[in-house]
Amino acid sequence: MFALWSGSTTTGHNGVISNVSDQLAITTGLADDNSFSVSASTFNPEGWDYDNELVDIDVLAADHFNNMVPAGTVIVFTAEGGAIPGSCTTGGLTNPDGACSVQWRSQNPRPFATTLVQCPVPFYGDTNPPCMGTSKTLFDSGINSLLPQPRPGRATITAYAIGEESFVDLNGNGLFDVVDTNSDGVIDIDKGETEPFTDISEAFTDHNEDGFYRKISQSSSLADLLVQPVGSVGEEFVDYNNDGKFNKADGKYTGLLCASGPSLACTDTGLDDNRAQVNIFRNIPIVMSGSTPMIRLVSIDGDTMTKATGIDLMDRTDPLNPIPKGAQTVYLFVSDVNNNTLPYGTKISTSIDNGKLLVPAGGEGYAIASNASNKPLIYAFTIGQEDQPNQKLSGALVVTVKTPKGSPVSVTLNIKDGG
Ligand SMILES: [Ca+2]
Ligand SMILES: [Ca+2]
Ligand SMILES: [Ca+2]
Ligand SMILES: [Ca+2]
Repeated sequence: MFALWSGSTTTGHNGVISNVSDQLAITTGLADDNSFSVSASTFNPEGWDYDNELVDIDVLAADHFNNMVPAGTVIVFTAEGGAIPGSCTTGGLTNPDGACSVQWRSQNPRPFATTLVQCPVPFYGDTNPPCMGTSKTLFDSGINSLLPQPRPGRATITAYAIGEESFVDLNGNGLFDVVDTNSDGVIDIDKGETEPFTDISEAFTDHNEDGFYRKISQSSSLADLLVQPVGSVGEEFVDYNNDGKFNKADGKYTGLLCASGPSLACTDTGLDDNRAQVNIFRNIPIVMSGSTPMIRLVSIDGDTMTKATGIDLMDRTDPLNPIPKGAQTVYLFVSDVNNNTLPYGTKISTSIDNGKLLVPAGGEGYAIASNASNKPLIYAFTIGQEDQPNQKLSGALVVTVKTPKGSPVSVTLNIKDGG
């Protein structure tokens, strides 16, 4: 099915149109841009060190009227890392209406596996993840917490399908029209006197997740940015019109629902009434998470972050008369070897033999959920005095991090209190 579409030429996409059943070809049934949904069952499988970790990639498509597309709509996939089936087809025996799914699996290639991972700023001399620096503000902004590009371990998946751009049908005729917005009797298409529409570029795989195809703007009205970040060099586009070039958005409505009057406002592919199609697409990142936890226990005082060495629940200014200080909090910064999130299902557990763990509540731990974070995650641990003194002045909080398949890694914090 896709081979047929690939063979279509600039003189027309008749192969495509005949694929959509005749009664649907002009009015409905073709996937439109704003209906196209792509999701993953898990964004952070344990795929950096292990092959065959599986992720379901689900695609949902609907047409301009938000009616599910008919059976037979082909969705095409590419993956920057791991492997994925080339396509799936909506409906039929195995897929529901307007939907289909494929299974991505971890294997080589693993994106940028040979790139040296070094934090942008050290944490007291340490340039290994978790990347954080010493300023909480600069951590939050990403300046101190994001690796320079290219960032290893992040596999962009691209899903695309032949479809059309979305528009707002202001006059309810089911077609894209021009509109005399300012009622001066002249319709000036160059000044946007059309029904509003989304204008999209050719599909591309956004390896570095910056929204650009190699820093070429998608909008026809924006100048291209010429500086190419290292992490964007491997990006590929899908040459829908076979002109050998990446085509930006063309400033025109590209779709089968072009009304017969406003053909100048619609992309011309040589078909009657400028009825055109385009690849609609989405990029999503799958983190191929590593199995070795990179962790650091940290104290945060205002904006300054320091290595947590211990907690004393007493103010010992007067050594003969220590005064309780109240509960205190330390923070665990957590990443994998590539400064990405650890895998889905990673457990962060605790044990404590002096003082009382107030957060996480009930002394329970944390679990890492599905996420695609490209910087360390932070977990809080708040320790207070026991309800009944345990006749112990010093002890330890031990925090242990373990991925589903990996070995546990622990960090210990000394806890002093009043008894
Ligand atoms: Ca209309
Ligand atoms: Ca990019
Ligand atoms: Ca092209
Ligand atoms: Ca367009």
